[in-house]
Amino acid sequence: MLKVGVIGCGGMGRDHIKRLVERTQGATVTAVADMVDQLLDQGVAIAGSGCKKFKNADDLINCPDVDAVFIVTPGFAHKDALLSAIRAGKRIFCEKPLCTTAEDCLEVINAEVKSGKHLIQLGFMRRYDKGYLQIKEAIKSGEYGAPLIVHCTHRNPLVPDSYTTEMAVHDTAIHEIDVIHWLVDDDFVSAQVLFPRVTGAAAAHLKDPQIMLLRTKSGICVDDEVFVNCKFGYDINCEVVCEDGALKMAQPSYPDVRKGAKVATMIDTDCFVRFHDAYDAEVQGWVSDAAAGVINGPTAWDGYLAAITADALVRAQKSGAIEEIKPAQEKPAFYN
Ligand code: ISE
Repeated sequence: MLKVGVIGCGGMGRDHIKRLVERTQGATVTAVADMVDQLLDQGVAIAGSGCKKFKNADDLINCPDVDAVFIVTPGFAHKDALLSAIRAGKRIFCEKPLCTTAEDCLEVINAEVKSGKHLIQLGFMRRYDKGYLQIKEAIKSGEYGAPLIVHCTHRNPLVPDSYTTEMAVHDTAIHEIDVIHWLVDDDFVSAQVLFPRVTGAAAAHLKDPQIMLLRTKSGICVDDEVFVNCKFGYDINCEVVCEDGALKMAQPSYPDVRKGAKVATMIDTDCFVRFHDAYDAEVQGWVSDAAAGVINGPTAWDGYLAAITADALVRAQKSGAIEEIKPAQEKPAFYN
């Protein structure tokens, strides 16, 4: 049994505790941590009364009853917890983003490489979604030729007033940034952002929707419509146009309902439902791989590549220009 400690008992943290307790084989939650008493108690209530509770992440990381840690705090707190868990030699599952700056990502990468152990898996759950996996397989088969264009939409029904124009990149498009890089197996080299007419449903400070454009080394062009106040649902689409065919991602299957001279089918309304099975699969994979001490999911290096791509998109939001994406260092052989 892998003894897991979960740092962060907010919405996502509690969702992961529930998943580990109820639907993951080979893991048990032995400790939880949160600075906020109320959240800590909610975490313990899901994990079970035998679980230890800590106000401080370091105390959880260094607890002998914890073999592996889940980092589900807000992004700005990831770096310290990551470095501390690497020092303790503990296996890590870290929710996206790895860190909030590319520089901090490199510090974490260098610490992991120096430790000589593959410890970090990053929570980019879309790589475990059945729809994306089917497209990945189709591209890999070679039957459709090389990918040329990728069309994506990332629509949320609504966001809180605290959501900013930059968060459309760091919080939302970050999923396409990672999953498309993985799908087409190519690195991004440039980024641009277009601002269409703003919806009346957005808060006054927020530019919504946005169209994010990315180009890869081999020339594949990606367009991502990010529309976070679309009102109608949590709607994720992806179509890869290849030399000899176009691959459109399947949607979750719900029945067509005929009523009142109309045919209707359901659209999910949040990421927890839309990616329920993908979250379960990524966490089960991380637990199952622990015995062999390997990381088969997204690595810290993937987190760094996502961070430099996101930074270029944020620069592009401000400059209106095409911004270059270039890693500050080569990929360490450790991650090959
Ligand atoms: C949120 O943090 C997520 O990760 C969701 O998947 C995304 O759709 C949403 O826009 C983000 O705010």
